[in-house]
Amino acid sequence: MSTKTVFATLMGRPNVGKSTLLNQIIGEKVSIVSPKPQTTRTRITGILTRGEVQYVFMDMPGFITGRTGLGKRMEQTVSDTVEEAEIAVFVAEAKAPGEAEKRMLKRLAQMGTPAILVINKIDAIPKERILAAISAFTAVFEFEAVIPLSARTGDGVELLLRELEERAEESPFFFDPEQLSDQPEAVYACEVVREKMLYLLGQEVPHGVALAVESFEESEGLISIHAVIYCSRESHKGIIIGKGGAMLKEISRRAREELEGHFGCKVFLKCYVKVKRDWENNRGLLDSLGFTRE
Ligand SMILES: Nc1nc2c(ncn2[C@@H]2O[C@H](COP(=O)(O)OP(=O)(O)OP(=O)(O)O)[C@@H](O)[C@H]2O)c(=O)[nH]1
Ligand SMILES: [Mg+2]
Repeated sequence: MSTKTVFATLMGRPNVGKSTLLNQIIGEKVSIVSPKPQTTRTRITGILTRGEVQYVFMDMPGFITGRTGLGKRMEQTVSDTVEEAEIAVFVAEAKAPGEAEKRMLKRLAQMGTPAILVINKIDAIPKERILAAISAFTAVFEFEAVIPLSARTGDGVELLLRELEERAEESPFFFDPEQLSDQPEAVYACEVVREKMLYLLGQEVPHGVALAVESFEESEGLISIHAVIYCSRESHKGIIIGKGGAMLKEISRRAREELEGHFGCKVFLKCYVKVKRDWENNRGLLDSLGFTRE
């Protein structure tokens, strides 16, 4: 059997639904999702192998302008990923393109990178707005194809896969057909904890945390995880822990329940909160947490 592969990079503003789309395509959660912008911080690869075709998707942070060390590294991740993209899946909402989007499209045009436009969230938007957005976007860039879809319901996702399959090239598979993501399990576990924080806490606190795995051990029928939540202020630590430890308990409970479903076994999860002043600018810590160097 001759095999084919296609590499596609999901790009777009924060919060447009890139990670939701990736999860919908893969059929399992590989990238965390939240209603708050700047949820994804690193590049995450999701893999779908169907018959003789392997689709490799790169999810990445939304276009941002970084001010802290962390923000700059996220911006660098976006920049590197855009440079390396073979095919861009440019995800947008049904609005006219903003400045950051226009800038990225300009770069894609300069590099000659082919792009498919995805107008997401069609489950929640009237048709006229979708059509208006399509004409506004196609006026600034020559897209190979335009696909309105709903990452949430899956409506239209098959059309995107069909477009990508047409662009797949004959080659051996790059990943084991069983593999869904490139993220180590321990890193994924931390991401799920961070996701629960994005849901349970206001914007400022979860955006100021980083997670590190202290230990991840598997024994018969049980995964035992010890994770450290770094935050930059004493006041944030108090909020994360909550009255009598109630908030941290709720974060851990939600994360544990989800991880038990994900791993298909019992999970023991213990999270500690540590204050590390100005960690967003601490180069050593950013390196050890796996953020791209500037
Ligand atoms: N109604 C609707 N909401 C959606 C859809 N896709 C994503 N969302 C919501 O949009 C929000 C952002 O989704 P994410 O997938 O985290 O967005 P993102 O583009 O990865 O965001 P960053 O990682 O911050 O760049 C979440 O609340 C999703 O539930 C969709 O098709 N329809
Ligand atoms: Mg994301």
